Amino acid sequence: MSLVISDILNHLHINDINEAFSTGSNWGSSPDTEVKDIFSPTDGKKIASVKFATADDYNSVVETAAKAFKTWRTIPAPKRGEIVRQIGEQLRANKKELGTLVSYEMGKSLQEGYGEVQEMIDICDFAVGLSRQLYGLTMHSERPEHRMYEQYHPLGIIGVISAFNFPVAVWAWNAMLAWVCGDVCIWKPSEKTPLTAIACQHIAQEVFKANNIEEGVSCLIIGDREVGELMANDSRVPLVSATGSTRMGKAVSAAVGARLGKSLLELGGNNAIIITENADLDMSLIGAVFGAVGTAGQRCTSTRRLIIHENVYEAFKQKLVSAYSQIKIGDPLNENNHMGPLIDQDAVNLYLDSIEKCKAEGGKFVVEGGKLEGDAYRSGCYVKPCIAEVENHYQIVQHETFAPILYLIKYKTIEEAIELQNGVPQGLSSAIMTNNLREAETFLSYAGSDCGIANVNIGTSGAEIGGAFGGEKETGGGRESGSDAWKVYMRRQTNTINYSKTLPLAQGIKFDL
Ligand code: UN1
Repeated sequence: MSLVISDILNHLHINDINEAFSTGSNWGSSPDTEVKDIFSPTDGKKIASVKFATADDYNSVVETAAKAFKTWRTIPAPKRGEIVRQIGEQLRANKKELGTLVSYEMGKSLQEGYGEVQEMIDICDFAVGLSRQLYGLTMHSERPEHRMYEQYHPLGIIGVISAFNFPVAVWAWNAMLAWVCGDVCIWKPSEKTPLTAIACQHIAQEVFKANNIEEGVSCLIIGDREVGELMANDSRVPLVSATGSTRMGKAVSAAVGARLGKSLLELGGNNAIIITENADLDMSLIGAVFGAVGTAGQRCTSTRRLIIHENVYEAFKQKLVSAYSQIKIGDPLNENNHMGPLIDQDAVNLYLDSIEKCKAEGGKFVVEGGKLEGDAYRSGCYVKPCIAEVENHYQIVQHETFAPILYLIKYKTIEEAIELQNGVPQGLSSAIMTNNLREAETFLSYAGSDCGIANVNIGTSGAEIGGAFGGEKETGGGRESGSDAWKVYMRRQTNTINYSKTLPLAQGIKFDL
């Protein structure tokens, strides 16, 4: 086991990772239990051997969670918020270790690893406040001496399926809100990044234990696709929140929909920045490069397309080419590096394949890509960020490739730019760079961006937790994190109370006996 990992596990007082996350005493004891080795994309070293769940393990976790829900929902929301506050404190205290673990296990830069832990801390703070604001409305009844209002009750077990690229923050968006709402969570993290999940589960479990809360409010289940399928088909799980590819989301949505459950989907993006002739080009450059290269292009909010006005196209292209020549790629734990590896060999192959497809369709690379070789890149997961001039309609451009490939597209009018921006199947994040009010407001209007997120003079990635996060079309329509996203974790009940001495019917209907 690598030194980074053993130090961090010691710091978090985790002696046995397979003990640290188990909920239900029989976890991993079946002869069918598979133990899988996990490797870091950073240096290719094995970082852990993790027990994968069987269907029996899954069932025992659901039973433990269902039992815990009965008690958890009786605790007043602000008291639940207090427990979430303590979890936030623990995340603060362990930010350095957790951020390092995220960076080492997933491969994002250390800065971004810390940023991800900060995102968890922020959502804890948000959830604490929310625990006193689970408001419903009151309405005026049409009948005399009647009162009408609505209230929100917890749903039950929330299944959280998260992706490797934000191995912990997206769980926190869901879990912290679900907990203050009175729900319990079963988290199925990506099987590519189980260790950060185990560390977070351990932290949460310790806090629940210290508050004498019975086991099962926070559950973690490490497993492959079958576990996700069990969850999606399980009517004991009223809401499944899933982050990942559009293909995965369609399967989850179909299974959950078939049993009329609820799903919250946060799927692929194909995000563009429109760079107008009225843009501050230096500012645009930072937004574009961070958006395309940050997390090695593996955010669902990563900038994949730049739609650039013809009058500034050449100048901006030159700036980009020169900025890309300065990008340092290597060990993400070394803070001098801007970009770490892709998650695994499969991701590298997809990246290489996409470059080939782009060339075959006529794409012209102005910064060439390729796999990096040599001792510093021995994991085999490091690649060069690249830039290609393309047409928006190319099949490869219409597709989300989770890698640092940036496409350049030229435009003449703002209407054309918006049409190009919207002309993909996905609808997550979008941005315009301009100092012109008309351009900015057109982009934000009903005739503008069709995405869930539309920014002015900010790139497409790096959303704050306070807003609702998610997108339209093939992005799945879900909203997580801030604003009123909490409502999806609760069931709404409308209550009408008659305190008169008669029973008048609504709509003036007469019914006398
Ligand atoms: C994701 O890639 O699934 O807006 C989430 C961002 C981050 C979250 C990304 N706050 O880029």
